[in-house]
Amino acid sequence: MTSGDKSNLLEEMMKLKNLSVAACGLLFVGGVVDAREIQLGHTLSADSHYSVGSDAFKATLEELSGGEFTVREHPAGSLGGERAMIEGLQIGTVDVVITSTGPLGNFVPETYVLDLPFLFDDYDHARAVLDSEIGDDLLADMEQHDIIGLAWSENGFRHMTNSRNEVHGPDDVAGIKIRTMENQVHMNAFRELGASPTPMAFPELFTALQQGTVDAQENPVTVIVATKFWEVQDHISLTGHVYSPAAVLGSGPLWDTLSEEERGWFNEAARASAEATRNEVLRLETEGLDLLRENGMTVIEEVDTTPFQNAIEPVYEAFIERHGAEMLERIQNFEG
Ligand code: EAX
Repeated sequence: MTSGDKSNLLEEMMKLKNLSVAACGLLFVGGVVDAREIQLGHTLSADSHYSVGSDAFKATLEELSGGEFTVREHPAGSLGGERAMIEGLQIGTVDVVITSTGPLGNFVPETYVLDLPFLFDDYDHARAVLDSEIGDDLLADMEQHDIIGLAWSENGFRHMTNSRNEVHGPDDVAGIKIRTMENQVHMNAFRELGASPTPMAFPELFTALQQGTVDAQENPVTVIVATKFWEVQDHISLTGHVYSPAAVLGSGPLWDTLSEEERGWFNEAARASAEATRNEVLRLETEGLDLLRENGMTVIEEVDTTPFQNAIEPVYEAFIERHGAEMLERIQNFEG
């Protein structure tokens, strides 16, 4: 092939590429505009509370933008675990992620405060704090790390499940091999309880429980239902040991390409997503327990959390030593 042939070939290829880009364009009155497809990832199944949030994000963004943006959902960890997807946001290979705070503190240390056990009393308390200036400040802290904090959504209060024995108090978790999120605060807490924490990305968890690599895991009812953990776990204790927020996050590199108006659409879509997800969490919090029982799990509803709270006290001290007390005190002094 001569160099002339090569440049002709290149030209032909460019034409083809332009054609296919144009073919993706949407026809509007007044001209042709390329619709931009937003790639949205999360780790849970396509019928989970995160999917409900994804649907609301998609509907809102597509409507507000008049079709300028479309949204494609990638559920069930098909783009990787939460840590990998957050990295994707930073380099622009993923546009929007709905994630727990599990690995987030590794990128934005300010958010570790939210992972402290027994910090929030109930759903109303957690939501009020996250919807206040405190939550806004934490979202704003993310931008310097190329992550855009769009809204605080929800995963739910986390409970322990296992296949070894019923858990009523800290003694029952002594020596148990429990999968934790990739999060130093969570790992410390389970160490203080005498368990043996193994950090792991969520997409690996089901198989790890199935194969007995770990005996236990902890997640909200929402996640346990969405993942059918009853297939690999016998007991659940409603320890509610930590509130697990979810965050709707955008990509820094994507943000740089958006106008103020477009950014507003993303913010509104994320808020709609959070609201839809929070409603679904509350629904599943009660209905989900019946589903767990129907599928053979023992549900230990009455758990005295005081011994757990006493045992994890040093986690707060370690946190303050490492991250300071300012944000923690703001949350503890919050009056909604
Ligand atoms: O965000 O990793 C976890 O246990 C999370 O709760 C799950 O991925 C949903």
